[in-house]
Amino acid sequence: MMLSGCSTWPSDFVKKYKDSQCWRGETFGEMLRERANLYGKRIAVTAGDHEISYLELDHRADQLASGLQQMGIQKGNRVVVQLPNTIEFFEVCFALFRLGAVPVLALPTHRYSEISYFCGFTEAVAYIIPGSGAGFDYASLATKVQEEAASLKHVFVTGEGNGSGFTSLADLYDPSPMVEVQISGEDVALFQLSGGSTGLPKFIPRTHNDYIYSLRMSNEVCQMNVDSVYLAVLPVAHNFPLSSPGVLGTLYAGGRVVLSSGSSPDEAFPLIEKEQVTITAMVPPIALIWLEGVKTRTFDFSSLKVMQVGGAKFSTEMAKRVKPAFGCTLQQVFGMAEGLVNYTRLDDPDHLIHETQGRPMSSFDELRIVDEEDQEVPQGEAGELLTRGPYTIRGYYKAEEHNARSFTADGFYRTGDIVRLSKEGYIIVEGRNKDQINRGGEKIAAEEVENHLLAHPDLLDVSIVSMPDSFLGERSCAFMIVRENRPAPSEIRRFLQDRGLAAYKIPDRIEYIDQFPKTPLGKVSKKMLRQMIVEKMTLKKV
Ligand code: OOB
Repeated sequence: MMLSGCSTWPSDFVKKYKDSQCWRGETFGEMLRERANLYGKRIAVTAGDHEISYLELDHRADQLASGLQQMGIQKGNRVVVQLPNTIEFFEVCFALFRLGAVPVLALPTHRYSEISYFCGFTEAVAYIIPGSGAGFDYASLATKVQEEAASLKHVFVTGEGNGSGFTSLADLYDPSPMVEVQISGEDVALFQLSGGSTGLPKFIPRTHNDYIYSLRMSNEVCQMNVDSVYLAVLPVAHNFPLSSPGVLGTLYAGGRVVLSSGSSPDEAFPLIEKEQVTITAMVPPIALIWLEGVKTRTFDFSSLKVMQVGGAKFSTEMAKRVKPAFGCTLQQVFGMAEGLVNYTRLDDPDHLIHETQGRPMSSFDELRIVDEEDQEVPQGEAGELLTRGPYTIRGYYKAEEHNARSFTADGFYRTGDIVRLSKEGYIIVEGRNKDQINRGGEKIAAEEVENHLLAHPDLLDVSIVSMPDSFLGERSCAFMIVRENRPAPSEIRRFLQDRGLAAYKIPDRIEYIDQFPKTPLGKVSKKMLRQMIVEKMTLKKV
């Protein structure tokens, strides 16, 4: 039974994906049990001095599931999980998978504005946060959120004796068995969050069937096996490090996950050498830092076979530098939390690895590249990418109106990405037609931030656009029309911070303007605003 509010695939597609063995009815709970039987005492996850074997992870997930069940957490309940790269993240997720409760995977950088919305909209019954030492006071955030979210019955905190007044997750582990819950492959396993382009983030329901299929295909493309050692430098809640093939793909393959709390060369390079890492994944700005960092540091990178770069466009110039610097294969990854993932293949010729963002991982992925009238463009020309397939959602959670715009009548997801196909059929990302800023892989929905700014009494109107940046690819620039007083940029930033907006969404630059340039139809021309800021930046350089 599908969770209410989630669209599912039409029955002919369900049949097709089942008949072709894409969907095998596997669930995450069973997957871990099977891996524990197969790999027993082999280490599943390493985090600093801590490590956990497959067997222990299986037991710990069972014990936590039992404890959470006694707290009333049931199948179908949503639970907002905001944990950094720690072993608890895995115990929590697998416990929830076994209960059929749905983790809503928040990022560690999300703040009050995002978390209160996640809890409220999904009617979450619990919110799980890290204890002290996480570099941010999540307990205070949770207190504020709990005051307002009527559905939220529990806040659980990792770490023993957490001192926050909330229940310690550590106290919940209970060796008495849980009451078995029937979970099917068609059930929703988790909610990913969309990068968004409208006012509020959307929730992406991923089923056991479709997510596990994406792991299997990713593992095949990335040649994952029991000897794979995956280094997680990105926050594991994000779809890329979680599933492409990421930490879950690694566990599916029986390999070992190594968690890093940060992505800097000083943290990551020693780990690669010490843990004999074979594969890791990052966004382009981290790749740039690594390419610089490797010049002045000597580490043994010989174990590293694959460096995945994705989440935002990686330039050809940078792509060419990866192999000479690290002696490993670069893999470009163009994916989305909604589903579709494209990879360059490990044995592809250099020009495809350097110049393209790969091709779909599954032969069941259907792609259409269309013009503004939804007509397919001639081969090689740029257009918007639409896609449908066995691991691409058919709709966001409880978002009927938005779904009507984001999906075609025949179920293709409108990615908002402008792409073209190379003659080999590989995708080259050219840009986007969604109102979003891609800040080094972190996605900002312009409208979401604009709405916050419109609450400022001195602002009459605002419009947020991207501006080019050599390090992050893009940064955000807010154009503002003020009423009488002109608030200083520092005040604007403080205003957004006080509203609890995640720091990466706070505009990098603020420009005051008397009126917005308009399109012939009278809409604000973001294209012209982007040109204006580029011109201003170029003038300054001269
Ligand atoms: C990944 O997922 P999201 O949901 O954070 O963002 C998806 C969007 C895409 O629609 C595209 O606009 C952009 O991020 N993007 C890229 C890209 N990879 C993602 N744009 C250009 N080049 C690339 N290589 O970002 C994501 C999910 C799974 C695997 C990898 C990335």
